[in-house]
Amino acid sequence: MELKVSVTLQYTSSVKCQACRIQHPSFMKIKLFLIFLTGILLQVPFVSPAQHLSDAAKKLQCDLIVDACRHAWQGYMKDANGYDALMPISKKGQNWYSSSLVMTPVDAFDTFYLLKMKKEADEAKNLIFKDLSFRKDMEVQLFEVSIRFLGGLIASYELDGDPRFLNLAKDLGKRLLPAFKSPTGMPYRFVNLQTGKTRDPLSNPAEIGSYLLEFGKLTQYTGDSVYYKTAKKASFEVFTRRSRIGLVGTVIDVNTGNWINTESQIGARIDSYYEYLYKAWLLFGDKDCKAAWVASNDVIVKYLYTKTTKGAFFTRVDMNTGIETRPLYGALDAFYAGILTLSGNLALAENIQQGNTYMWAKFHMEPEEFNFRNDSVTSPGYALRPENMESCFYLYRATKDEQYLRMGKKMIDDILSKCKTTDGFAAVKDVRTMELEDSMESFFLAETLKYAYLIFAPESTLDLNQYVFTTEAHPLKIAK
Ligand code: DMJ
Repeated sequence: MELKVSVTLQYTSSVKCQACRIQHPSFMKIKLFLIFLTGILLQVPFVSPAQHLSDAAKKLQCDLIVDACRHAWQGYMKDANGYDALMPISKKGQNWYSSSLVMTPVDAFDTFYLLKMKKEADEAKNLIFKDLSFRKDMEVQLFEVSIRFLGGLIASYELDGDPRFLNLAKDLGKRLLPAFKSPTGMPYRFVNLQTGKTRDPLSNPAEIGSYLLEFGKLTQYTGDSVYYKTAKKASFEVFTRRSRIGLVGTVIDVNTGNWINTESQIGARIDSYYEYLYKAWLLFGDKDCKAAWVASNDVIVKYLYTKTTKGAFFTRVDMNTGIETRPLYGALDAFYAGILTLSGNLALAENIQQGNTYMWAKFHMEPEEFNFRNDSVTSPGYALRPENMESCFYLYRATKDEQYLRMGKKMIDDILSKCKTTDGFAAVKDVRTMELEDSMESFFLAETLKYAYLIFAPESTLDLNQYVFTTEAHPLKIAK
């Protein structure tokens, strides 16, 4: 039924735009029948009608997203004011650690700034300077605190100019450095902000190699080279431990440098390690990082890239043999189409985005992970993640192809209609039943809504020649 509706709508626009070239009505009928048949045979998800989105429609979409940001923020302010995050169903606040680091305001400030939400930006700023302090005898997860707080605070400083953002970032940076004091220079996963005590040597490429951008900025603003050097050493300790065929695994012991889990993939626990190699080149012109990205991407494409009739996906293989372990793909993997676009691999990116779209349209929301060969869901939640939207944004910027506007619209419309609660937006426990979960991660405001807005907003809202987004979507300014 739904397929029929989509095809009918596609008919309307095909006739409109091709009328001058193809006049013969029976030819059109045959063509439409073939489109319909291909759709059924390949189960291609027709995301939405191929209609032109006018400037007025784009503006309307932006307004809807601003309203959604406001709704999420009002829920946080009402039920979770001063906490790290909102629990949107039980209408309470929750903290990640023993006391709050006011995570949501820090992660969200630059979104409010870019979306010109002055009142919300002021409220977030007041909360941050009233409540945020890193002078705490408290253990934090290095990776999460770096991408959400260092990235958030530095981007806020660069956009807004208030030096207090930068002072907080500098203070945090100093407190995170002890995490890297391991025999290999690869960081432990947890560090105490006051004592520098570390914990958990079993880490992964993402949690080891995602510091180049934020720590590079600390070096720029403190004049102390230790930050960038430390981050770069960590990333390259992973890179030099790649296998004979050039792949990295999922878990590594930072004390011994031995791989503990040799499954290679591009999603959870590896994703931003690759992302930062390329972005360190974009932000700082680091040629070593660019070379490491090129070498890594070549083998990812060689061993993991898998074309199917549904679109392309990245599979999972053993890092030593290149043999497939599990044909799993998921919400986090979806970011790779974006980094491929940025790095000029447009054809591959477009194929991957077809896979991303298939994954979303299949359930009208993507599962955390699914088996792309038999379409079975292996992890059913949707945590309000941004990666699919992020790739859509980069592809629309690069191609101006309206199919990406339609994909973005489909995704954000699904989220806004299905995840909205009275006091915010909730993650989904199972995309097959659409049961909601009591969580609104700060990256919903930091990333998902920001990328959604930027798909439809004028390019001048954020110029990609001047800024590089961190893995948490905090825009950092490219130094001249
Ligand atoms: C975010 O915290 C970052 O994008 C990270 O790199 C991956 N996970 C979440 C979003 O899904």
